[in-house]
Amino acid sequence: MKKYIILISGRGSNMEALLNADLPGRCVAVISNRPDAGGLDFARSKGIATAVIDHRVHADRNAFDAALAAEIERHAPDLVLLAGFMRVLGDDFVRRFEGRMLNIHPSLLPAFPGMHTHREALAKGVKLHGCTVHFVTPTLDSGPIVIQAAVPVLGDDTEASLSSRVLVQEHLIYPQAAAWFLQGRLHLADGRVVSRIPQPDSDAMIAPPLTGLP
Ligand code: NHR
Ligand code: GAR
Repeated sequence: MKKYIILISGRGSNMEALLNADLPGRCVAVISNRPDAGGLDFARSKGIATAVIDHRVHADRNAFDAALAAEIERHAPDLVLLAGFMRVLGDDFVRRFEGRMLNIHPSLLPAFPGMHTHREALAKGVKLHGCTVHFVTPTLDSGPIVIQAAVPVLGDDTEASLSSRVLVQEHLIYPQAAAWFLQGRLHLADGRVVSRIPQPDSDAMIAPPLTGLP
């Protein structure tokens, strides 16, 4: 059975969705860069090995990356899943795991890379927002896209209401993407994801329209 690792920084709701999804693989560790990440307790309650690699005790980004890579490689995972992981990873780290590392990002990439995506979506007045699972490459939030889900932006949305609507979709598409990877159905060709997925139309999911659009 394939082995995967989840990297978190906080609450860990995406990690929970992954662990609850009965993926065709075994989670061998959950690693956080913050000792107080809420998600660590849930992982422990499931009997999963946890580790903290605290970025604050390392001299610089390269030292942190090296310690994190060493902890990951101890478990020899087939797949590394960033789930609300909040530290930008350096080129050397990414190259070590390239092609077997996925991230869930809370926007419809390539719109709104980086932090504060919901705030920026509201500021721009976009009418559709959403989330993206992509392969991690050295350039932030720019790797090949596996799956996206869209939600409407409503006239009275706040960052909180919009992020919780997006989060529902994150919890659906991330386990789906991880399952496809673990089943060997995702392949990279010319910087794009070629999927062998028995699905006729596309790999996009559209949330059902909500009433009350402005
Ligand atoms: N690293 C690389 N090389 N490529 C990607 O695509 C990455 C990555 C590391 C994390 C997740 C990402 C997201 O989904 C991710 C993708 C953190 C930041 C950030 O600016 C930006 C994007 C993402 C994660 N972090 C600050 C930093 O200085 C710290 C913020 C904090 O600690 O709260 O690293 O959006
Ligand atoms: C999620 O919305 C995730 O997409 C986002 O942070 C949240 C983490 O929630 N990730 C980023 O913003 C990465 N910069 P979770 O800890 O409950 O999964």
